[in-house]
Amino acid sequence: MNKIIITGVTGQDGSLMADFLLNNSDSIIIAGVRRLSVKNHENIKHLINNPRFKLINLDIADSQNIDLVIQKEKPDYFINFAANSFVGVSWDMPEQVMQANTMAVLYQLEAIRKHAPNCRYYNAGSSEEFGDVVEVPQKEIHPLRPRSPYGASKCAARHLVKVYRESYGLYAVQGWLFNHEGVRRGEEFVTRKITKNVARIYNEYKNENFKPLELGNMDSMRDWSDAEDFVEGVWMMLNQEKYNSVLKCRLNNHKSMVTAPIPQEQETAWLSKKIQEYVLSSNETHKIREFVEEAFNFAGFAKDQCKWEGKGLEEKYIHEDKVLVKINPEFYRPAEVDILYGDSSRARNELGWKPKTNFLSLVEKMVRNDLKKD
Ligand code: GDR
Repeated sequence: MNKIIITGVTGQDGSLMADFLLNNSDSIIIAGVRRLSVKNHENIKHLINNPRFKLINLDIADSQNIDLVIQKEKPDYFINFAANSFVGVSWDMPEQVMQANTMAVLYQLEAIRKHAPNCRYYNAGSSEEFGDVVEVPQKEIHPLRPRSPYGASKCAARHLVKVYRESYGLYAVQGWLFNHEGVRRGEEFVTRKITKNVARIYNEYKNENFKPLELGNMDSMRDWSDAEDFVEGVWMMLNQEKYNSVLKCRLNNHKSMVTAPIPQEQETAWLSKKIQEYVLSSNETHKIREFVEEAFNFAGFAKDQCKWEGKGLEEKYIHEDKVLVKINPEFYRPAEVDILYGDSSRARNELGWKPKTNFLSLVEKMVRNDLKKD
């Protein structure tokens, strides 16, 4: 029975990871949450009474706290989904972003090195690391060219993960996850902002004074997937010798060449030299405006009865002379990643990872969920 620490468990990815592991393994989940006077446990409230789900106070910004928790629990896996994950705000608080997304990773790696060197470690990496892209689509060999403090913080964390893997033989990986969404997505991210507002506008449409949805750059392109598909991919990255038959075979050959059983430290060190970091993506890209059109379409504002009018900051999305969407320059970023378009063929071929939900089903699922709630 594995002991797995998940940080960021109140967020979309952390809570989905906990669901996935509780449903597909007999692991004990130690869910690290930041102590807050007002709890934000909406995404994990269904897990609170599960005997294999244990909440602990954990502050990723506190190196002493991380050290104590890893020393005490000696986990088999440590999955770090805690981060400041909102790119847009990272220009306003770059120092906090570096603390949460980079220094925290260093604290975790140090504590694992000292107290639990066989613990397998995952840090949430991002397609934002590719930034100002030089190749389309982007795969693992694409250079790191971040465009935001957020992107820079994830690149720095990636280098730390690599250094600890290569220097100390830790099984430590950071995947490149392209945008991943769903019904637990935070409301400041563009997809959920759109679907929440589509549901609001659907309900307020008869009212002459309803407020349009306000967005920033409508022409940037993103590769969106369902976050539920990604947590499975992360688990595959953490268990590559089980999912990658070539690696499994090589490990078995390696073991058969020695007479005595290999100590776990040696097996981890052997694996650390062979494991890969993978891109997870849908392998499609869409403009923000396409997400807008499809989301309104699923709520009954048919695409062929809506139109875009005007240019630049004056552009509007209109249905029956009513403005559904307008531009607010406040939501533009100081620097933009214009196109993210992943190529996850390596994860598909080597690990057998395959997403189940496509772009349109994802938009539909999110819109239907928000229509039900609103
Ligand atoms: P992103 O996601 O920055 O790609 O990072 P986000 O949904 O915030 O933005 C996507 C694109 O939409 C444009 N945009 C707007 N974005 C927001 N949030 N609000 C708006 O009103 C708006 N209007 C237009 C943005 O400019 C951008 O081009 C996400 C996060 O989950 C990261 O943590 C993760 O690493 C990456 O995806 C992969």
